[in-house]
Amino acid sequence: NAIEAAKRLAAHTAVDRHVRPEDKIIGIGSGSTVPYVVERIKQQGGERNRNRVFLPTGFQSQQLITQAGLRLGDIAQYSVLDVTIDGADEVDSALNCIKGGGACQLREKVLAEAARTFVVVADYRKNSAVLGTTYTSGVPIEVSPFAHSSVLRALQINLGSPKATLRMARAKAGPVVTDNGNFIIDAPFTADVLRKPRELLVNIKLLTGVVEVGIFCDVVAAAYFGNQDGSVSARF
Ligand code: DER
Repeated sequence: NAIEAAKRLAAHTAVDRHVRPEDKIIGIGSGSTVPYVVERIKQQGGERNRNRVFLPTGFQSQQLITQAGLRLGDIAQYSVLDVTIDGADEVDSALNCIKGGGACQLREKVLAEAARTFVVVADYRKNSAVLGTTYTSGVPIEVSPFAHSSVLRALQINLGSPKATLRMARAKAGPVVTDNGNFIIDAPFTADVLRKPRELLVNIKLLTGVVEVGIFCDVVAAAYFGNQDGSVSARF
């Protein structure tokens, strides 16, 4: 369908432009767009991939790498990556992102910051001028389970997110538990607040018990959006 075709287009374009033959240490993000990134890397040819390592951003990403027959690497061994490619829930005109729809934003942000080049791939639904326009579930915030009630209260009362909620699992009883053993709070904010994502990121990060915030600022080098008409929009 149109959305899957747009995801594939963005992913293939990004791999063709940003995964060079000499790139050996590659970060693979999470979500439903990155499988097309792995698909394209495999199409680039087995020979090149034999001496590459692929670092995952969580269990789903790890499965993607191992099921594709690619070699897993650990960031403890490869502290700097050549390139990391990941999806996003929304990207604004200044390349700030909301990420964490898949509850993977902690490891995603670690691999994004550790890469020489961090590239985002997405379908047209994620291409916004201001965050919060299309992704309305709120900013995903990874929190320590022990502190989740305190963080929820601080968000609702002090940070202007009265509708902040603990993310409950669907295929498991109770809250979503991340790959790091933490909970996720989704905190909606007004457009005015989301127009200043860096300020919001800092204010949330300072709350005791917050592990990582699904707002990415000043880290995306390039974003590729597959469009409904089969074209690709790129932002740098
Ligand atoms: O959790 C994340 O940030 C993921 O990258 C994700 O939300 C992007 O998801 P999608 O590629 O399935 O839209």
